[in-house]
Amino acid sequence: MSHMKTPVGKPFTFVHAADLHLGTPFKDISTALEGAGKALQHATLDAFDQLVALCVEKEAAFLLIAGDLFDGPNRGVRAQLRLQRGLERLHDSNIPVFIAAGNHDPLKGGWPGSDRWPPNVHVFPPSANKPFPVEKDGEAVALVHGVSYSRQAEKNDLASKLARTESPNYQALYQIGVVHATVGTYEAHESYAPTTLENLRATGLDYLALGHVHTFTVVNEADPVVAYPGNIQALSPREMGAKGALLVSVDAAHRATLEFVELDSVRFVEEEIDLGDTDSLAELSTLLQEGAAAAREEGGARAIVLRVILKGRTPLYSQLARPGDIEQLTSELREAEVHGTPPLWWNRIANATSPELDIEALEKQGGLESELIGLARTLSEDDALLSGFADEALVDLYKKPEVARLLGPRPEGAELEAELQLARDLALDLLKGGL
Ligand SMILES: [Mn+2]
Repeated sequence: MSHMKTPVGKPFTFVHAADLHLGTPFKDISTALEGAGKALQHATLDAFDQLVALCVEKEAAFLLIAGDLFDGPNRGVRAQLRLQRGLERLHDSNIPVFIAAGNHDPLKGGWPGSDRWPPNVHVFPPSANKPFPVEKDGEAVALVHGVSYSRQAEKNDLASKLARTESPNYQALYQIGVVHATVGTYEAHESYAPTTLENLRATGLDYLALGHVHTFTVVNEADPVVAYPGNIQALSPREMGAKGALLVSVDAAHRATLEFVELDSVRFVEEEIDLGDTDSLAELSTLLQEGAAAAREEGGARAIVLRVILKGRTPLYSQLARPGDIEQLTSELREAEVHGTPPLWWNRIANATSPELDIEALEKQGGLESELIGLARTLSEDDALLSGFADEALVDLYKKPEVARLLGPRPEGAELEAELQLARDLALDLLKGGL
């Protein structure tokens, strides 16, 4: 289906951001990383400064913030001051700001301090109210609708409250809806304000500026454009890669072009290193340094928090599995990197290597080894059997201190198949006296 579009308006640009979580504490960072802790304290605020700078530099017609401006009710003095300063800078540049509240910052009767914000800032009420027309250089270009959460666990389809204004003065404008909502299902996110693409289409709007999902995602490319910019700064090692906002250019025919602009000041990077052909610690050290260099490359001028996963079948397996060795390796690397620019912090090295084992030969040789290999095979061929076994055996196994020392905590969302192989190889290696 093709939509014939006729030129209707003046081209303009706006910025769509979401999930700023200003002043949030970071999770899952090793306490050994003091410097990182300090940088991370400022990271969401530094990213916000970058967001403001982007709006000013690109002469944005307006800025949209689609929920979770704050992380929680305790907003902190530093975050509030930086926010205030940024909003004033946008006011001085004649850039209106439209904010919808999300599940982390529901309105519940208003936000303390927001009465001091400059008059260019508009916070949407919990019911879809009168939309705001926006002018660029004296000419009306867009109409901005929006709706806020009044409570944290919003289960209503808020987006469906939005509807295009058809009155003659406004119907030809580019019309946008700002809402913190869930379209589809996302493993890492609660399904708050759930909606469907069908319902979003039914609003008749041109662009749905969503928030909630912390990963940049274009849900629908056009008619209407539906997008999540992701958060402007990652909040934990699980949020890997570049973070930022969307710079949206709307042409005279109301076609929108989305550009993802990186704004994060600290980046979480994960590198997988295969130790398949590696049999010496010196080689391992070189590979790790190369991993760090690659992470730096990926981060540009940003500070990096790095997690490395060691993989592959290697004679180094027994050594890496020895209690304390990975920790020593990690602190060695930390010391070597401490003066680097930009800073790079080794958050964790995970050992997912396996020993060099000749499974076929071991199975033929009989005894406990071949029984173990047979059991693992039976389990891997039957999903129900494997998940039952995992619930019973693996959960208890990881509770044992000697196992925890060897393997670390049970990885979140680990693949059972991979865990099974890890357990089999570890047992086989122990049997051959490799430890
Ligand atoms: Mn969020």
